[in-house]
Amino acid sequence: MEMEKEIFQILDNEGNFERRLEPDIPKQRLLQMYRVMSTVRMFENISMGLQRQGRIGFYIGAGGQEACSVGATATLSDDDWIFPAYREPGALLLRGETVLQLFNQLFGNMGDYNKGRQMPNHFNSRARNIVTPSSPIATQIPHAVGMAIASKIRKSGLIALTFFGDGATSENDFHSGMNFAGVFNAPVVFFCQNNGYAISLPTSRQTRAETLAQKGIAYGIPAERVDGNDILAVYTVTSRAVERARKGEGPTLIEAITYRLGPHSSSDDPTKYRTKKEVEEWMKKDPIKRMRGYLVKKGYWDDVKEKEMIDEIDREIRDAVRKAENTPKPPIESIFHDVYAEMPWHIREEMEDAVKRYGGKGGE
Ligand SMILES: Cc1ncc(C[n+]2csc(CCOP(=O)(O)OP(=O)(O)O)c2C)c(N)n1
Repeated sequence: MEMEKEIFQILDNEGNFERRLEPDIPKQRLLQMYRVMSTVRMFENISMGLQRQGRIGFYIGAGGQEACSVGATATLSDDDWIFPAYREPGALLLRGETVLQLFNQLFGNMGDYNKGRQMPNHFNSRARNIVTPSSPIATQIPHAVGMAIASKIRKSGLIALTFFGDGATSENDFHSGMNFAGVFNAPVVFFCQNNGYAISLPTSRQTRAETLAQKGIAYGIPAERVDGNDILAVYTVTSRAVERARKGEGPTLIEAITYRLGPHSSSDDPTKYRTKKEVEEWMKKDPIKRMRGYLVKKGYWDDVKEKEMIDEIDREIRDAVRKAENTPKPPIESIFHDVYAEMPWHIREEMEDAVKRYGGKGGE
């Protein structure tokens, strides 16, 4: 199997595009995608501030990588399964999840689908077939493969797509997932966001392979490289993979070349391992700026619409923060729930003791 090293691209840094490559995405859908990307960026700016003020415990950003989650999710049907990592709030928002729900998750309050039991940024939505991420890197990959095989057995017509980073490609779960998917011809899309680093470890120290896409060869899985900051290119390449899966032609590996503009998480200082110049170079390739350039050239967008949208999103975010912060935390006894159908006596005793010590029913 020959492996192209070329990186597929449609938009340049200013949003100019080659007409013959332009995917057919309706105007309203494009505007929705742009709004979600902008929301993710603004959500991040506010959330990092909340963490710095001690109002939430931790935050993991998606800034700079918005075109990957939004562009890839846009190619799926709303029922297809998504197995995300932690940089894909865009996938949830594109499927209609509210900003409030994302903040409920960050605050770990009673409105949170996870009942406050997950780390921040481990967003999920059962109703939207978006599965909660597990913190150990790459564990979502075999989960996605399993679901894809289940879909095939059930003939549901649904496929699975999983997001993960370059660091995840060194994990056993990546290799066993890829192998299994190949052998069982699973309808799954492996979407690797190669943002150049696994926390501080550069991709050059992650693997000796020239590209991550070529890891597909060993498993007999077709792979493509795409400019992950170019939403039209991400959409085009992922559409091809989705079509293959849907037609019964099996898995595809996508390596999207991208960059996180912020720190790995609120606990990271990226100045220790990358230069200001490098960040500035990537800011020129900002996926939101490129998409805005495209929309302006199409005659779909202008400064007035931009200002209106930014004001609306800003209000939505501030309102959601207020509500989420004022929603009580789950009561202490909730940590004892959802484990046993019938709680054993010794666990009940522990629960009663905890309630006595810390106060039950919505206590902090
Ligand atoms: C199995 C495992 N090892 C280590 C960690 C700690 N850790 C959390 S995120 C991360 C880096 C992951 O890098 P990558 O897969 O490239 O994703 P990115 O954060 O760049 O999106 C590491 C090492 C972990 N969560 N799980």
